[in-house]
Amino acid sequence: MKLYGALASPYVTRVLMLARLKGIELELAGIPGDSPASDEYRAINPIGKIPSLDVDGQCIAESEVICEYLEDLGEGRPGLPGAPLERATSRLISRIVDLYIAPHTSTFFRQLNPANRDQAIVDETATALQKGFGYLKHFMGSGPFCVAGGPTLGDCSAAPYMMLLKKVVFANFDEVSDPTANGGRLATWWQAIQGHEICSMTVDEYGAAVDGFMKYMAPRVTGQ
Ligand SMILES: N[C@@H](CCC(=O)N[C@@H](CS)C(=O)NCC(=O)O)C(=O)O
Repeated sequence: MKLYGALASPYVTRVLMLARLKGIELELAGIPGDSPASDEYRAINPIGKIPSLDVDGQCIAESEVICEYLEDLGEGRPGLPGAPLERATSRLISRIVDLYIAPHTSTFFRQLNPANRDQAIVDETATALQKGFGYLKHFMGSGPFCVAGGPTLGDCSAAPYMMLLKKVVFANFDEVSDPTANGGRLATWWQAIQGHEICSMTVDEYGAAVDGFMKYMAPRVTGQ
């Protein structure tokens, strides 16, 4: 199996973190044609987004589906909890990240340059993002991880995204405060991520990749 993608993607990091937690070796094979938009990559995955997983020449697209595939292999440590209700909660956390957190991060990214910033869009998106944090808090179990005492799919989805928010949003927009910083359920959760060897190593590796990406993008997105 080979994973096509780059570490600077929270979706690639989701799959890598789950694979590492499970103890499955995954080769990170880069992006054919060096871009998700390249003809080479689109011949493999016409959706044109990373990651995708090559299994014996067949492509599986979409990070969530790739994670479920790795889980279905039945190898290594479980990446989802055992009880159906807890499995549903772990999947729900992942879905909340994709539907109610991720789109707002992209909007903030487009507002990074203070010279071109639309304050109404920033305010509206800050409110929507806070709601997304509320959904996470509401549905997380008693913890300390998303669902229970150990990391599962929901943590693999939420932790890279929280790192991305720290780098792109909390650091640049006073309108949104970091929900992991001042106590409460998301703070307890983030401490658990930080205290777990595989989670913290993977999230830090991702954070370093985001730093590199932001440095590269700085002239274009921040005007600096
Ligand atoms: N729903 C997809 C989202 C993947 C995604 O948006 N990947 C971004 C990188 S973070 C991408 O490939 N973007 C390329 C593009 O949109 O052109 C998944 O879960 O795999």
